[in-house]
Amino acid sequence: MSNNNIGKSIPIKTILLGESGVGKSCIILRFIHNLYIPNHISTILCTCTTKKIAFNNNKDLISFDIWDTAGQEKFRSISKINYRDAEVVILVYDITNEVSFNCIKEYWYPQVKEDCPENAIIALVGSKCDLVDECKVNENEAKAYAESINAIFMTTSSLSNIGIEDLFDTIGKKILSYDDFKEFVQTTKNEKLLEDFQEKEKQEKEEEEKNNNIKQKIKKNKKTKKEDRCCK
Ligand SMILES: Nc1nc2c(ncn2[C@@H]2O[C@H](COP(=O)(O)OP(=O)(O)OP(=O)(O)O)[C@@H](O)[C@H]2O)c(=O)[nH]1
Ligand SMILES: [Mg+2]
Repeated sequence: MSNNNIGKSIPIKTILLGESGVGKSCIILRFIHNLYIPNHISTILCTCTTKKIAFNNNKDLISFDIWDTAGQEKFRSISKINYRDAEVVILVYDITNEVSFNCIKEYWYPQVKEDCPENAIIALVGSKCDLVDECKVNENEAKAYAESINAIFMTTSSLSNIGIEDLFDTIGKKILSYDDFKEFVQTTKNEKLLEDFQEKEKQEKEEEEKNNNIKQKIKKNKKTKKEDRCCK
């Protein structure tokens, strides 16, 4: 994975959900700016930041449009508006806080099922994995739960910079691995994404035609040179 800014990118709306204090903003800060600020202020408004990541030897460029949300209960209705058209949902719990994991099962995931596009990619993240001695959520149980909801599973630490690049790398690869990427895009009803995809497809076709024309010209040239030689 590299983050060279090349070519046209595929915009992917990515949203982080989970209880207040689980570390959503810290994950975003680490991913976007490679920073960690321990006394982070609790999020009030949903904000969006973007990072472009290149895949497949720079052939594919994904623009992760990352939405931070407020975990506090009083702001939940505002967050809800934002995850209706998300292509990727990252559900975050804190490994030292059992309640935050139960809330994923009882509140956040059911909400996502109800409101997010059917095909949205889901990731379950156990944050603060540097605090392994204070762990209250059994990792195998969390893994099994992730499997049961067909989600990517990852443990991360924003403090120690563990698992965060890996998380977005895994998500990007899953997006690009879809055989029917077009169908994924259509189901999420993201027209902009579909337009970009069609544009990319058009460019690839044009490129192929150009290459074929060049090949034919070279062939023709070789043939005439051969004929020239024959005449002499
Ligand atoms: N040890 C440890 N602490 C962390 C880590 N990430 C976050 N924290 C701590 O958890 C606090 C809350 O993190 P935030 O990222 O603000 O939590 P949030 O999920 O965005 O919370 P809301 O904005 O209220 O929804 C931080 O101020 C840090 O003190 C981590 O990886 N390791
Ligand atoms: Mg926050």
